[in-house]
Amino acid sequence: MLMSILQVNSEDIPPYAIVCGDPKRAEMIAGKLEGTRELAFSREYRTFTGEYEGVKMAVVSHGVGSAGAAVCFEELIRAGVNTLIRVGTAGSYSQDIPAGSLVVSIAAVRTEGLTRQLVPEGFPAVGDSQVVNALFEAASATSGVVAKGITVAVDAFFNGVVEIPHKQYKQAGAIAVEMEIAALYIVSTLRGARAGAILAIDGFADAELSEVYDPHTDAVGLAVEREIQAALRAIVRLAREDGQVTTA
Ligand code: R1X
Repeated sequence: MLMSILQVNSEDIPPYAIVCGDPKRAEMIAGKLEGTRELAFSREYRTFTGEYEGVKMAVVSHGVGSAGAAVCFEELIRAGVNTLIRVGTAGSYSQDIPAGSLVVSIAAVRTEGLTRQLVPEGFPAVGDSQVVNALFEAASATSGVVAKGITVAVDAFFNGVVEIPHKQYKQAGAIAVEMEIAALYIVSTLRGARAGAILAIDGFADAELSEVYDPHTDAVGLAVEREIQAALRAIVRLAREDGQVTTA
């Protein structure tokens, strides 16, 4: 069946998917697979398939923001994906988790608008524990800071006149801020898929974005490489646990 927005056929989509915001990053991740095929590049959604250590997977870009990303997650799950890992970037709340660190999100605070149209207030956006643990263990095997905790999902990338209560989220224990994990976790829960997310920290969330935000430093680039390795390793581990890979 043709997915109308991603423009891919369900027959071509394997059960495991890595999703990321940037179509260029999708190409970079797909470059690490064997037998890579680009299936479609429709709007911001660029879809590749390939194989890593015997596991077939899709790599798909979902763009910036929860509403557009949810379209990608919905269509992937309709096409047969049952395991989704978001590989993204985020701002940190803590000096202990500086740019270049990795964060694995166990759950997301739903401050964005999309999930309010899908589930009632108070319904939690939670990652799948098996996926989250596989990601955390794979990330911990790379060199550098790795943290695991609650992340905040916002819609507004640039500040308006309404204050987002970052101080309170931080005091309550959240560790990083990004834009798409609430959508990923709610859509996955609703549709019976499992999901996890790993983030490369590219700055501090409560600083003035225009002065300090630079996601193109070497430190962030290295963290992106580490999170991609962790996501690939986590998928191989999950596929083995699922009995989808017979080789050691
Ligand atoms: O999730 C956020 C968004 O997709 C983090 O970075 C992007 C904006 O640059």
